[in-house]
Amino acid sequence: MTRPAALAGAVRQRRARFLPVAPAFRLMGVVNVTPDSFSDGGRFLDAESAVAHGRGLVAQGAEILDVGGESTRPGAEPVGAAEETARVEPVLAGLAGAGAQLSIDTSKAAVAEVALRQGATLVNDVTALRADPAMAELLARSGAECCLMHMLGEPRTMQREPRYEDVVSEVKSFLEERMAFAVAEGVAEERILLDPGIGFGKTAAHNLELLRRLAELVAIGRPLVVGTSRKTFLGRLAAVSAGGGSLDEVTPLPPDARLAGTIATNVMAFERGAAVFRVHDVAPVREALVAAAATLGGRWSQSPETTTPTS
Ligand code: PMM
Repeated sequence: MTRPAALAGAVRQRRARFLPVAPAFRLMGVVNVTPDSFSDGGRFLDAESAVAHGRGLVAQGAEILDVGGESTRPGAEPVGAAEETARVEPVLAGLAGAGAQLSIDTSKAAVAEVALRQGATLVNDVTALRADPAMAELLARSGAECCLMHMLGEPRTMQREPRYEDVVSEVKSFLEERMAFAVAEGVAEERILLDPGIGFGKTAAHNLELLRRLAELVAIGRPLVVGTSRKTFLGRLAAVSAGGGSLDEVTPLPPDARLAGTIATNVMAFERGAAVFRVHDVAPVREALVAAAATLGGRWSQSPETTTPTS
């Protein structure tokens, strides 16, 4: 169908008023410098390949890079501060100026302190300031942001029959308590992010319940970080969908078979109000979140005139 030229001009003008607003999510790309992380352990152990990997994630759309030198996978053995620092320091140095905020995934103040000197401005502490008494003071003094995550138990033993009365309210109370602790220690509330700790002392059913009721955690009022990427419960779901049996007993499919579940859970977490998405596969998750943000409406502004159908 042809349109009169004057009408086509008016339509073009209206279209020019359709202003896409930056979607309200941030992608945190994972840069593990460890021999034993569950999905990418050993792949980026030398600093050069870790830096190249981090730069690649920025090119895919990561706004934050989370650099870690100690694996927190179930059963992992702890690493000393000197070894952890030696792993992450050259990687952080190589990523300074790469175009993303640098986050250090550590629960040790000595490691965090070196990382902050190398340009990190976010400390991602999976113990929520419980492992090292010096961490809260370092955060207060430096003014760095911090992510406080829920974990039941500790990595070595956390997946041995985790139990909750109500996983969501217990995680919520924990996060509120840790936030109050951090604030009492001098950390500014506006610098705190919270994370339910998907897979940290939780069964597949616990993880799914947390994701389903994520809005209850968003209601605390601080930006929520969510890390479902390639986690075992997604391997279980993938195995079940391939005909493998019950969720708790099935052998999980390997990490490279967990991308669809990673995307689905990140989109659902976004829809429920999460703000930061910690992922290994930045490009496909970003693409999915852009589509989700566009679909959700209200995250894209449109002037009233553009409501006229134009095509
Ligand atoms: N998961 C892992 C490590 N660090 N930090 C936060 N804040 N949230 C997470 O879910 C999280 C984390 C484990 O995954 P990895 O071994 O792939 O890094």
